[in-house]
Amino acid sequence: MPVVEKVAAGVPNDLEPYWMPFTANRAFKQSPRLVVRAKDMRVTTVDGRTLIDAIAGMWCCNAGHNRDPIVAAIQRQAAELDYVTAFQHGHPGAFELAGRIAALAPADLDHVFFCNSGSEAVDTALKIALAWHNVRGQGARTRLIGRERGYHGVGFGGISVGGIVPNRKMFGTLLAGVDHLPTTYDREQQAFTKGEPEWGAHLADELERLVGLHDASTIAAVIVEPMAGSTGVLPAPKGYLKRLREICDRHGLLLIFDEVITGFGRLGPCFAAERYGVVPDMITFAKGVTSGTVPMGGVIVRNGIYDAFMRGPEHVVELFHGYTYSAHPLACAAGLATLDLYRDEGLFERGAALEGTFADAVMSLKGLPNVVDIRTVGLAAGIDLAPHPDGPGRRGYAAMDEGFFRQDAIVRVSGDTIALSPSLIVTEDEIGEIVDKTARIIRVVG
Ligand code: PXG
Repeated sequence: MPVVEKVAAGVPNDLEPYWMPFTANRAFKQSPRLVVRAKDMRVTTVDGRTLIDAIAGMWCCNAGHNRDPIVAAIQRQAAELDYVTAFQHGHPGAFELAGRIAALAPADLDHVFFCNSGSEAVDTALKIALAWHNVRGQGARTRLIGRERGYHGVGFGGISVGGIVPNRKMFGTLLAGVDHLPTTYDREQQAFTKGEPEWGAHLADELERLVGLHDASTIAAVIVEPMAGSTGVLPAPKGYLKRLREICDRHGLLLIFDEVITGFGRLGPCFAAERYGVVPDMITFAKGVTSGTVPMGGVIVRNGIYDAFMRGPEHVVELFHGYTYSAHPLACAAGLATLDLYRDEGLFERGAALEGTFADAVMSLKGLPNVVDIRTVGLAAGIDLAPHPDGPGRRGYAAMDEGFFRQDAIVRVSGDTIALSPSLIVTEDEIGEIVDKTARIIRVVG
């Protein structure tokens, strides 16, 4: 049993049964970071301290925590209809939400397939890509192309196209026939860039090379994050995504934008596709669709893809895929209330208007001890710290602990990179507070 006497009452007296995800379980259970309440930009710890949430939950509470209209909508829905099977049956909220999301998506991305997480969204999109080639008689197109330093969740499809070594190396041979584009990040070329780096569009041409190697007739789809979030906020270089689109068009490859992080205003417009003026064939989303309140994910697909499946006898299922909780009533109610809030409070516009202030504030951390790069885009920032001589990740871990226990701030750390991604309701004062606290953290762990 872990020693928990040192923290206040309210801490569960046995922390062992819960195997925590992506967590250093033993370190956590020695010194738990436990939160019991949240409101707007703040969370309250089990021992009654109030912390600023500098990461919107985990890139998800884009409208802030525990917003009254979303809470009320979930409560109303729970009292009205808890569940109806999603297979061969439905409820009105699912159709309404699909329409609202499609209206926010660019061009003819008009159909929405619902699931419960970003990982499921990615695996769904990859399966739709394979199936789409099949239904139009190009079933030899089975290869999938991802990118180094890409994160696409933790399903077998997602880790196969993903490019994070520890997420892959323990898990066998993964999906066959997957290849990867190079990462677009090169510190020597891009250090301390605000927004999209000037350097790097040419890296999209690596897709031509992969097409040359495998032949277009074997490739189904390319999946990238418009801004790689998990691996430290790596925005696409200027012109890169357009070039990917052109190469995909030339060779008949589907282009999937994984917008699990960038969706719902993180980079300004609802979807990053709009910021970059590029129309992908599918967009995956999750997180911000319900402002983190109820799990939900989904895939938005272009008309031509959906239409290709809508043939054959009408009583036959067109796509053999779906989840018990696809379009769960609680998630749909939360999603509708969240989209109302984004609209009524102009939160995407608000986030976009703060981009410059946020970038300047975070860039002011340049020059602090061990800060080797800072990247900002939209309301997202990555701050790379030089690894501690005792090993990579130590300085990052210390930064997270320092934030939680002493500086009253929740920051995300991945390796030795601090990520900041506040809710779109953040004020200029709160941006100042987040950056001041981050500066203190960096000084302490430097
Ligand atoms: N795609 C992308 C681009 C993501 O960022 C997923 C898929 C998977 O989503 P689910 O809902 O299955 O977790 C994600 C998730 C981090 C961090 O530290 C990022 C995510 C999740 C947790 C932590 O940046 N992104």
